[in-house]
Amino acid sequence: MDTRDKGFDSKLIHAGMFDDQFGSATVPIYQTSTFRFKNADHGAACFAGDSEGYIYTRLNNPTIDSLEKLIAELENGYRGIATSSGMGAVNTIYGAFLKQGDHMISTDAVYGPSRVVMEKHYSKFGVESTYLDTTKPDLVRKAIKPNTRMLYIETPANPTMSVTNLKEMVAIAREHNLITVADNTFCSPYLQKPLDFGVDVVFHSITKFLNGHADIVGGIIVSKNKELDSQLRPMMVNLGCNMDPHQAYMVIRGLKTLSLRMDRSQENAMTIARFLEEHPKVDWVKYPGLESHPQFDLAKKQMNGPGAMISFELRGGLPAGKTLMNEVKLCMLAVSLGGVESLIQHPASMTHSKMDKEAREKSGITDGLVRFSVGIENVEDIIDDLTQAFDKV
Ligand code: LCS
Repeated sequence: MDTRDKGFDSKLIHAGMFDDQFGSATVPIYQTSTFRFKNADHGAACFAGDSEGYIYTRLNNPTIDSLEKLIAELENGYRGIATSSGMGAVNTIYGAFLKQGDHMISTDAVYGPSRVVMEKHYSKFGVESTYLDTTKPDLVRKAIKPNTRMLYIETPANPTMSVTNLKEMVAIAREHNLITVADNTFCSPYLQKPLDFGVDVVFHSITKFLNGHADIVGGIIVSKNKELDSQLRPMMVNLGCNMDPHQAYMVIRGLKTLSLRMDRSQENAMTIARFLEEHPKVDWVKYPGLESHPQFDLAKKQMNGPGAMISFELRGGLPAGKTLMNEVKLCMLAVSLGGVESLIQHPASMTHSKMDKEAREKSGITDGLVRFSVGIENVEDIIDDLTQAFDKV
């Protein structure tokens, strides 16, 4: 069924679906590593790209294809490339577009390992990188060098919640012929579609809002055209960071309720952000839905909603934050985000602990910052839980 002219929610249910021989209502799991050729000529034609047949699951697989088509439609892109994890997507992108002597500019407060892998590993292969506050276009302009090849943006950023202006970044990148990449994990295509702002390549940790149920790890890349896709896919295949068919099925299943889940968690997040902002033990709150957020107006224009991620710092810094995290009961003390369950964690000692301390502090990831991923529980229960934990601080 052609779903291209259908609404977002209809796409979530029907896009990427194909007719199998039994008329299945859901996408079947093709749990096979390899596919039988009809004969030797057919096998050769598949390898030559002259036949649409499947070859081997690291290269392609009907269940994974289905997910890739579905997310490409949600992002208004050419085609998806599913990966074994969000970091698989990050490495596929770095590996496909950067070579020895190239330079990359990135948002400073990105997910810790996205930066650590560049600074600790790609630097060994002669790739240079500059991390800066991409909410300030002048800083980006000044950092561009003759060998700059990529502008990598995470918005909202993990965990500072800073919001970068995608349109502005694309305009700068076009002046200098740079590839633009956006990590859209915190929003999902329900809340933000970077390709619509002219970004070249968008990707996700699928582990988060897209899957939404804290039961698989995965990633997906969507490029705006065939040319970019054809540079990325061989890198994914040769890195061997393909998704597994069962994993793809789980994501397709989780995606069906993306809008419903995001609406509810976002509604809860708004209530909780206001509760935190008014709480006497809270020093500051960063949530794109609060007027106090530095990019509140931009977030309103660029995103279809402020999302379900909140950062805040308690008066009393880290010791106070630790007590809060140790005392919550309904909210889980765990990393990851974007699931139906509320999760609380401490970036400086957990998700961003492998980052250089000075760089971490310069990026706004203070020792007292607590990150909260708001789930879809009853909001009164989340607030009751936080209240009893705050009482012990
Ligand atoms: N990009 C962002 C924005 C992320 O938050 C993560 C994971 C990744 C990429 C990497 O994805 P993964 O390989 O884990 O699927 N973020 C995590 C976090 O904040 N806590 O635990 C994982």
